[in-house]
Amino acid sequence: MRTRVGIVGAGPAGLVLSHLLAERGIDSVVVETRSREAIERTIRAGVLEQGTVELLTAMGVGARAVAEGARHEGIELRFGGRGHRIDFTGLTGRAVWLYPQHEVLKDLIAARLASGADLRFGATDVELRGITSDEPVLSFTDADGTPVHLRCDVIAGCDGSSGISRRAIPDAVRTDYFRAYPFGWFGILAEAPPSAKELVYAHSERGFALISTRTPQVQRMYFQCDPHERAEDWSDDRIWAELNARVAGDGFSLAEGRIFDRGVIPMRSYVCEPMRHGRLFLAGDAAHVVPPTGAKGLNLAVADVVVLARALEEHFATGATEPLDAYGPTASRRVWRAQHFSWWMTSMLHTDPAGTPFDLKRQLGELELVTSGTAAATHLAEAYTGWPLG
Ligand code: RFL
Ligand code: PHB
Repeated sequence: MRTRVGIVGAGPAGLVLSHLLAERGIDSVVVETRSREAIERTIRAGVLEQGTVELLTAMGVGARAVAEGARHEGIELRFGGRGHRIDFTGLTGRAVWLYPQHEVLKDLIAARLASGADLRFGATDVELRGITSDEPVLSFTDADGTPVHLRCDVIAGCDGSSGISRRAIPDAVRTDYFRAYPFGWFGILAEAPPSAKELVYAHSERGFALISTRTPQVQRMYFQCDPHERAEDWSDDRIWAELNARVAGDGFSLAEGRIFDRGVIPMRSYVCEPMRHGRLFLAGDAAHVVPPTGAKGLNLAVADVVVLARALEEHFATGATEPLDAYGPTASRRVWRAQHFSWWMTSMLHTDPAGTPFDLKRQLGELELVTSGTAAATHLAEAYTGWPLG
């Protein structure tokens, strides 16, 4: 079998790339280890930058995000027992959309299949071969057990943070920039009405909490915890008490309900450089991971493949290799800005278990700075709603 672009992974990066290439008349095959059902059920991101929604709309797959998602024009930063609004639209003219990642994936998969795309779910034994040759091969065993050797012009490694693509770049040429945080997020989904009109990012001496939403009936909330915490050790009552304690003040309390999903996620920052080796191009979480505090991961994956699709279009049209060389350096500028933003939001809002009273006071000073003038607030609003996609 042959295709121009072999895409490893059917997450946001792989599926958006496959769409953008098809729009440019470039064929691709997407190879994914999980089943379509598993992908469409996995709960992850919730916040889409305005540019991501505009891109999905331009691709013809944004209608449900716009109709069923919710446009949010700001967030609340809570600290010292009070809420302080950051007015995104007032400061930047822009907004974000609350629309779950798995719904984005449903929309992308349905549209790709409707236009006859080749998506291979449930693949096993996925391997990359000859990535520094002119014709790399993506080998796998199809869901029905057939071994496939897919010869490609290039391979896009869009297989997330625990995929195989990144490891295909030899240690001698790869640099891993990594930072682990001494806390994780305890996340829940609850059957409850929203507690607030906008997302609440709360700083407290007990640690960070985030009050997010999914639908008018289902809410998503997180609180900072020990990274080794076991979700099953927590009763519903204890979870609600902890969340409420972290957002308390000026009469604010949470609308509670049945908790039907819970889990602990680690917090880390990671970048792999270079993002390209030979004819292998990394995009999305395969190349970088951010802590979720800035809501950047999915959006950054989309921004990468916008750059990659343009580079591949130019390369295939002219044969020039410069666009391929420029992919990593171009994508990396946004990656490091997003790394900085995600680290900044994380360090401003979480309590460091090894921190001192000085650290706590310094965080309050920083939050005061962000919420009492327009300069720092505008920086936050621009980064959160997303820098232009170029
Ligand atoms: P994905 O989504 O991990 O997709 C990779 C796909 O590759 C498959 N795969 C393989 N396929 C073939 N062969 C192999 N050997 C393979 N190995 C793996 C996997 O099965 C998978 O389907 O990566 P991608 O496309 O780069 O997208 C990244 C985003 O999913 C991620 O950054 C976001 O979910 C991060 N994130 C958030 N991002 C936002 O922009 N806004 C948010 O509000 C937000 N909230 C979050 C988040 C991530 C969270 N978790 C669970 C880590 C909230 C949470 C709780
Ligand atoms: C979510 O709703 O899952 C969510 C929202 C904002 C974040 C991270 C996750 O910063």
